[in-house]
Amino acid sequence: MPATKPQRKPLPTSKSTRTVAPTATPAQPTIPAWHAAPDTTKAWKRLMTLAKTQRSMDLRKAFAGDRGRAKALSADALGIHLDYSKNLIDRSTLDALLALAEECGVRKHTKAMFAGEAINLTENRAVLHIALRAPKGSSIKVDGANVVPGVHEVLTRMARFTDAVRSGAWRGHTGKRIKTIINIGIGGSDLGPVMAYEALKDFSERSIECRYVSNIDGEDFYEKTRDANPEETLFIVSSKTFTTMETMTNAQTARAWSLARLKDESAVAKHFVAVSTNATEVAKFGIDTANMFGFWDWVGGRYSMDSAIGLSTMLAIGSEGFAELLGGFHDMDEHFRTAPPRKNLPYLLALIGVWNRDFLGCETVAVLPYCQYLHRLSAYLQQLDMESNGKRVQLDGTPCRWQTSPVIWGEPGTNGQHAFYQMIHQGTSPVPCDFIAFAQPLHGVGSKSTGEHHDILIANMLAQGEALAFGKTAAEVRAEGTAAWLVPHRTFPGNRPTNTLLCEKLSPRMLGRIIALYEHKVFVQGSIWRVNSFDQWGVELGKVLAKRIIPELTGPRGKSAAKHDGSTESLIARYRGLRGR
Ligand code: G6Q
Repeated sequence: MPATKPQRKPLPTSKSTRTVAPTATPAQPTIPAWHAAPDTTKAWKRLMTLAKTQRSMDLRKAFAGDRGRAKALSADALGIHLDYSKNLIDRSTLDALLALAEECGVRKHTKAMFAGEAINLTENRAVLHIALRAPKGSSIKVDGANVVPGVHEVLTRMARFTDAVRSGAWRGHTGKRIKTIINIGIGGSDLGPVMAYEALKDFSERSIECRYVSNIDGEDFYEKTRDANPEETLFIVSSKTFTTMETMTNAQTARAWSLARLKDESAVAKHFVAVSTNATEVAKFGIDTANMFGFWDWVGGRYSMDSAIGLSTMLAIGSEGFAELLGGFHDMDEHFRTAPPRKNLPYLLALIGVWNRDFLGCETVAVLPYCQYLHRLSAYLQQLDMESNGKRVQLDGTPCRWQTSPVIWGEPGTNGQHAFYQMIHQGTSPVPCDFIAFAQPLHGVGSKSTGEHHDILIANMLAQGEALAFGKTAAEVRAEGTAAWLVPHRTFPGNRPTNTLLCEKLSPRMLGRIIALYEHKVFVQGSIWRVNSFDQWGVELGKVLAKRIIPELTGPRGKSAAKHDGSTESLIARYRGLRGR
């Protein structure tokens, strides 16, 4: 792997992106002049003009009139083939979109991120998930200090711990081997690990089962522990802050559940480890900080699955498998950093997304993996995309005059075909889709009579892309002898945009490449939309209000000091009544 050599040259005009020690309230930053608002660029105006005609583009004609279209509007890198030719674009749209990225300063912003500048302006933090997968020996500095050795030190400790658990050298309090690992975490401390565990099941050690408890709803804890043996269960309490209400409540419940059987406080050391940036709180909980795996404030929760937050992933696939996963992330980092935008997969995916969102008015994007192992990918990408770019103000606090994050959703194919694809084909709102599949299956399921399941799966994905793009005209439906009144019902409008990502084979390395591809896609879009993709203030208000309401649900009647609106008051009263309080 080539060593990462980030650009260290300071940004020309930016005070804002200088790395300084975090303060409670960072000084108001000055946004670099190169970070232009998208609608002030020449390219934006050009794209507005193009959209007038291209939103009613006929993909049948586009393909018929340009035999090289599929080749021209596709790109290959790292075993991933991206075909974006079934979008309502032509080569001139692509040129204008590339110009937009340039005028919005995406390249300079990328350099700033890789250089460890504090591009998370509202929290005055560097954004360095790329350092989590930087090879040993490379140098990425925050406040003048190289962070890469620290990353590898934690990885080495994780690997030692993983080897001990997998080999049986690490045993529970009563001497039994660990058979169940339960990760307690939520949001960024859950979605990535769950997704990766499911995605890489075929590479996992099957004698150890990983489970994930995230929800404060006791059903989650109850179901994940009801058949587990505390003597054979290891909890990983994963929380960057170690103060998250759901995680800390579930962790306390887990502690009580373990000790109810093990009956000895010292058992906690054998059955609980922590992943956190907060050693003080970890120690207060009673976990020996020798069994704590750290990370850093320059890793955002939703960008942390390749940090120690991925401990359950490493336990499942082993330290070598995890190194492969990190290698895949790094491969894509290098591709993103060095490939020309026209051939750069994250750029292309991002630009198509901006086109569909801002110029064609599409409000959602469906991520449709034709791979059952990726059945949690959409949920993972939902957070990555919507928590990062679901913002309504620009970096300088002024309102965005354009649309930002679409709604991300999806389920694996072919299941979705029998559920919601109806709306994608014939509904009133166009839904751009990302189809994702692997050419090589991980199994040989199938028989002479059924055919190989994998071929049937892939045929379905290709058929959906074809049907969405080219539809079925009324004339074609009529020609089949359909009754006239039924023709509109059986007509498919077509011209519905899709991307197809056809990858070689699912593996830890390929998963790392795919996830980093989407991380950088989100980055490029956030840069163009001029939002801070790395904060999440929008989740705060609900948390604060919930803390106020808890005593009102549980405390003595009529003692509530808090005043709410009529609706909330009456719902509180009804809940109390139904609970007999
Ligand atoms: C992700 C968010 C959020 C976070 C969770 C859990 O980017 O910050 O989803 O990961 O709220 O936070 P802790 O890891 O601190 O418990």
